[in-house]
Amino acid sequence: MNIKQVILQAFRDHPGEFISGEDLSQTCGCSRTAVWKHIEELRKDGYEVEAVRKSGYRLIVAPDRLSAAEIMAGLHTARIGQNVFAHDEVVSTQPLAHEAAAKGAPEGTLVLAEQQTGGRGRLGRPWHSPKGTGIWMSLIVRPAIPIPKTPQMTLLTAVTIARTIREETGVPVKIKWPNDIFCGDKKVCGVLTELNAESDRVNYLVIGIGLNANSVQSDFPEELSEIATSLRIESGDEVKRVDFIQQFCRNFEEEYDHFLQHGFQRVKQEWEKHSYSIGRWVSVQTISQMFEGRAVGLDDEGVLMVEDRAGIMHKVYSADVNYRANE
Ligand code: BTX
Repeated sequence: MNIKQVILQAFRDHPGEFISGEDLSQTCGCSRTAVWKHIEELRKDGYEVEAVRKSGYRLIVAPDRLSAAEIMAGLHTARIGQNVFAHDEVVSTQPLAHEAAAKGAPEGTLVLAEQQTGGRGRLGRPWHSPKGTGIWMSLIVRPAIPIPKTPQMTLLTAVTIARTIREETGVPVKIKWPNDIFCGDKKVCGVLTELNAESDRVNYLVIGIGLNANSVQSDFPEELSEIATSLRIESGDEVKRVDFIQQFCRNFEEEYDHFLQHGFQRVKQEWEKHSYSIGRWVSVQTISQMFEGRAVGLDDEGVLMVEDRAGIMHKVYSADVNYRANE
């Protein structure tokens, strides 16, 4: 951690309290003048810090800005979120994460932005990512798993986001196969997993997460107004995005470590428990065929099982799934 991060960590550990310049200089291992300079830098970054002679410094307001320092202060993980690239405006965080991964960025690296001008979903679809309203981020992981198992990482991510939403906001959400999180019948979050592999070895995955956190209705363009929602619209409360990201990192690391050691079973159970898809009538369009049936669950590998009218069970690995009125 750099000095700014250590100071932010100290403020987080003592909310609303004064911390003396002497204590801060000892914690940071630098002079009191250096502490003062870093406090000035924090002020330039939008932090309101009160300074009182003999009492020290106290944090009054932190800006709602996604900075590396904020995210890393107080983040108790071993890998996930321990390296953060935070941008103001980018075309998309996905190519930046690919570039960083190709240059050797460690597992757990997060690339995030306040705004994306060309955010993307699956199959080249656009992802609307206006300034300051959401969490637009890409996570680099390097799991030692066979390539056919990599779609399980999308399901693991969806399970982790759904859990974090419940913990941080209490909003009830469901997971729609394979990559969406829904509140009621509206999308609040999408996951885009991109793989870089060589012969039969995974080099890395870039997991893109687009979460509408604090969007209000007027932030959505007309074509999304009926199909998209945000956590703030659903709960009425503003989401503290830094807290959310930190909790996501902790949850992800815990679930991911369990997955690497013990396999997919726990993710499968939690996915099925919070599934939007199971029991629904769906039409499935794969590269080679189109059919309708009822989604009945996941198999042990995370493949969606769909039973058609004739009672034939289909395994859906990769497809566009549309939801029909239940028969
Ligand atoms: P998807 O292909 O499942 O969903 C894309 C579709 O979702 C769009 O065609 C549109 O109908 C709808 N949509 C677009 N924007 C929004 C929005 N903000 N809220 C709700 N619905 C929307 C889902 O793809 C995967 C999205 C991943 C986005 C992240 S953000 C960080 C990273 N960078 C990047 O460019 N993509 C990922």
